[in-house]
Amino acid sequence: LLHGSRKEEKTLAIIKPDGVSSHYTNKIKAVILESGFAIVREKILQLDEGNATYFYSEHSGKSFFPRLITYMTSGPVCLMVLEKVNAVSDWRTLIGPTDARKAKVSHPTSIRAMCGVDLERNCVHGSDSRESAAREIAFFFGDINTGKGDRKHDEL
Ligand code: RTP
Ligand code: MG
Repeated sequence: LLHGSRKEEKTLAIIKPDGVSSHYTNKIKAVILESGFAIVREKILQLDEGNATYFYSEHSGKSFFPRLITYMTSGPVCLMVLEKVNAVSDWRTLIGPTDARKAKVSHPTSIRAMCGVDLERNCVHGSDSRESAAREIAFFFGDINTGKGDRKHDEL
């Protein structure tokens, strides 16, 4: 049965530098798999200023942008393409609100509540729409069906 709302989707997950350095990678991957996502691509790399700036360009000019770029380039990140029915919205629900400190109160079982620190250091990223997911996956993994175009990033 192929109905619009039951279609397999892909989304981009990132375990941010604080999540990797605090040794949350395996815990977060376990939660991902227990929640019914498949991890179809994965790599660890360190973002440079150029690709972090491009990736978060929707926030350029905001007061927190320079801090965000410093944070996101501060150490290795774990990039994953997740696949599941309704993956984009289900992954956003699983990670919880942006502010990890508030998440600990309002969504205590969310990943940001369990592994994040505050409004900035919230340990994980999730694509915010199907369009963002397609763009972000192509940026980091190229065309994941053909394997072409993935030359912008040096894997660790
Ligand atoms: P993300 O894009 O990383 O999945 O996070 P999000 O959608 O929940 O939040 P967004 O508004 O897109 O913000 C991107 C990241 O910027 C940092 N941030 N700092 N006022 C602040 O200091 C502030 N606000 C946001 C967080 O790391 C946030 O995830
Ligand atoms: Mg966002």
